[in-house]
Amino acid sequence: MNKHIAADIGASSGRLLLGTLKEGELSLEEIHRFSNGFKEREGSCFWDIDYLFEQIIVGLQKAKALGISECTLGIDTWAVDYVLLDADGSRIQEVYAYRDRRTVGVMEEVAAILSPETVYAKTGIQQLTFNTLYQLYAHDRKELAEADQILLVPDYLYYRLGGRKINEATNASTTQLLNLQTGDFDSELLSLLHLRREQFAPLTAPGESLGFIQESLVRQYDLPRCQLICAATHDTASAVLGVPVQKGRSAAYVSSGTWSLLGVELDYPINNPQAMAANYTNEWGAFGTYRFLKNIMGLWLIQEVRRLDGERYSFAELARLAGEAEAFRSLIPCNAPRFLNPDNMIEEIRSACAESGQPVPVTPGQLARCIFDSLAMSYRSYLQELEELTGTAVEVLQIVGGGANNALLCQLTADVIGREVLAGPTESTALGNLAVQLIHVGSVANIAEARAIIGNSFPIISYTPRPVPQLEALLDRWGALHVPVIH
Ligand code: ADP
Ligand code: LRH
Repeated sequence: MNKHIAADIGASSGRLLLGTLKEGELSLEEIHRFSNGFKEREGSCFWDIDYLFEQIIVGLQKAKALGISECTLGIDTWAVDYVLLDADGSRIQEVYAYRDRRTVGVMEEVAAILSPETVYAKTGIQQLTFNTLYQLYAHDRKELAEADQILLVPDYLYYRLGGRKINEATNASTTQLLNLQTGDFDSELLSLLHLRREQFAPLTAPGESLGFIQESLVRQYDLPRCQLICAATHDTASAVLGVPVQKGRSAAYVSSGTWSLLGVELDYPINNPQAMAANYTNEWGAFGTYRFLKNIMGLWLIQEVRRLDGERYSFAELARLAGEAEAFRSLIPCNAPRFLNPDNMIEEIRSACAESGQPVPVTPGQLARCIFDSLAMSYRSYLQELEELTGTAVEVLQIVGGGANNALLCQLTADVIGREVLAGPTESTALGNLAVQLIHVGSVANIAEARAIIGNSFPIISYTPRPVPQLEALLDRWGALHVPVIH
């Protein structure tokens, strides 16, 4: 088996990419790309999970049309969101999107029952209103009790294809229900939700074979014969697997897409009170690692501005317009809860600027500039915090994901953090997904080798820091705005 396909579905778009390893070089071919996004209905936010499944099928049909009759397939998606199944394996409800507002105030309700200190000591997971723990707490109790199985989104997509129910470990850790000590779901947290352990499947590690796509689907849709390999199904886990190693230099990463995930890979979790106070997370990685990182609001901000502006400009055009706009004219505290899912992002950004006595961004270029400047400033603050918490100085920041295409943001980041930024690969998530498949089939020995291959196979652009005029004054302005935690 030497054909490998990664189905990588982010909150804003999905793609099926074919990976080919030839003479030590990995190449990617895009087979299918589609848009994604949640829809709001009667005040609730849902994903169209059937559409996502259909898009995987369409992508596989395209692969077949390209002459691929046999392949392996790995799936990754965004984290935390779940699907309830009844005893017949049918979906009980629609799939809530994590920005749904039913969790507002739930974190505080749970904190009154079980202290956040206890939850953090057990799980090492940062407090985010949309962690599955809080989503499930807000879910209809009766419906939850009746659920035979609770799968996360990629688990469900694997189930639809292959018929096997799993809870993949990297993604399961984002539920905030896994216990770092026992390596399994925590019984106290489950009982808080009135859930039984059997409602979840045994944890599955990335790299395991999940059998083949069901024969009935292969015949019905004329698909290749696909062996399903359990990827690191949390997209951020895959993205970090796809980060090439910086030999001899201490590096941190930003996985830059809908979210910016800034952190480092560690062999151990850091769940001490300092890490808790700074709200850093310890998500489980593949191959015994932890991602010690921070969620930063990310390119969701520009995605929303672009959507509300009627998609008049592409992301590349918005970056160009931002480049023409005045630098550091107005800044927003990106991680403030008001930006998680406002009714109107453009108005929310404008209000935040007006309330803090800054010029109000009017044009798309000014709005984009405000977002990119603010993201770069956030990266600076959180990078400094990361260094303090890990006790390790970071020499270079590697930006991967769609945001690595944004040269303005990469350069701004280098300038503001005063360190080299390396941008790429833009498809690190699909590459990390493929790395697990290549290791499974034995084409690559381990993740270190996979990362070396990725580093040699894809262009990486270096951005050298340039001096920022009046940096001290800028830092003072930022310090007055910066809100460190999403609540
Ligand atoms: P996700 O996986 O969360 O859906 P991606 O990693 O696909 O996100 O990144 C999508 C983001 O990448 C877009 O929102 C956009 O801001 C950015 N992006 C993609 N291509 C470009 C480009 N050519 N120029 C500037 N930004 C880009
Ligand atoms: C990025 C991501 C992130 C999660 C969020 C829900 O796509 O998976 O790691 O925190 O979406």
